[in-house]
Amino acid sequence: MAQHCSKRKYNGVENEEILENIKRAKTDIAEDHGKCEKEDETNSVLCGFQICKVLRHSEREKSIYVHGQIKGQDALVILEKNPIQTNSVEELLSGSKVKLKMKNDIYSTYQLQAPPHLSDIKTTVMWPASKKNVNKFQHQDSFLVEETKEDYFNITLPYILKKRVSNVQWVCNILDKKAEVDRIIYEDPDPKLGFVLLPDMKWNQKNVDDLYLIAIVHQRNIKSLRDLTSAHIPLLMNIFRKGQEAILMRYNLPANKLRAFIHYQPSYYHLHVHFTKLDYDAPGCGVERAHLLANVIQNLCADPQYYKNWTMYFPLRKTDQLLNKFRAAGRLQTPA
Ligand code: M7G
Repeated sequence: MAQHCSKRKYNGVENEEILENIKRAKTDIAEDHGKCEKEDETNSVLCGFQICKVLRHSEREKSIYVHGQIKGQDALVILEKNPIQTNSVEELLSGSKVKLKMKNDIYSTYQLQAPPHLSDIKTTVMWPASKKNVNKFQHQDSFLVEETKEDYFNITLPYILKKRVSNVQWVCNILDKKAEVDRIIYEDPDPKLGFVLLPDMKWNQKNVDDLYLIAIVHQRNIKSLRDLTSAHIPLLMNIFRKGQEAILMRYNLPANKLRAFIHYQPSYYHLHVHFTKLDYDAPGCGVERAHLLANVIQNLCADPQYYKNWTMYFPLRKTDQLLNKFRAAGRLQTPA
């Protein structure tokens, strides 16, 4: 997609300020690390990051999503401050450099400069990033789409088949043990009923309060909820039961503290189940997109063709290619 990067493209003064801060931070890091003289590939990749645009910036979530370029190809970098762990409070208070900012009566505020191991930032890099990757993180209007059985065959399925191969490479890497091997929490290797359970890319694994795992099925021909029939109930039950057991063993969280769900539409068309902690308001767990695994199983028990026949509703963002396909087919009334 090769969008040209230029300083003048920043959207607004606020973004410019943010970008300046990032640049300053990058320079500090580079100095600390000997100007990128690292064997580690990731470090050198990050040092070569040329900022194009801040896509999203959240004070509340303490995160920033930046679109840029690395070696002339589009890249996305997500920086997220890690939540403060209860067991690090003592060390934070005793082991940080402290600067008084304000004092008034019983109130005072300080700037703590935490020891390096307590001030790390979770950094996710997508490179080379597709147009879809970039769009996904840009704030955009969403529209609720109604997809009948016919719409699925005429609009959605051709779209999925076209994009699927390149889109699920990371999934194949996990199943083929070419990536994230040491992160696997549990695996059932059965080719029909089996799956791999591992931490979702979104989770930094520092705290079970925001636990987020994904179970990726070994079968490679199930694209989404739409492909499921009652023949898949044993597979779904297996993921449900063994996923819960593995999470109990590893994280001491019982089944009634978990939310297991499937997205429709997913971003990646290879069946996977999301497991999050129930109390965690995880991104993407809204009713318009998340289908509880327990309900999916029940629906298939009641009607073996439930997901083949029923009309599905889901949100799509303004620049989503699938939304354009629905619009082109006259199945959506939105401002152009
Ligand atoms: P989804 O329902 O297809 O769409 O979920 P969503 O991304 O809009 O939620 C795919 C899930 O896989 C998401 O929760 C992603 O964070 C996660 N994920 C995506 N990638 C590319 C990776 C990856 O490379 N490794 C891991 N462990 N998780 C990933």
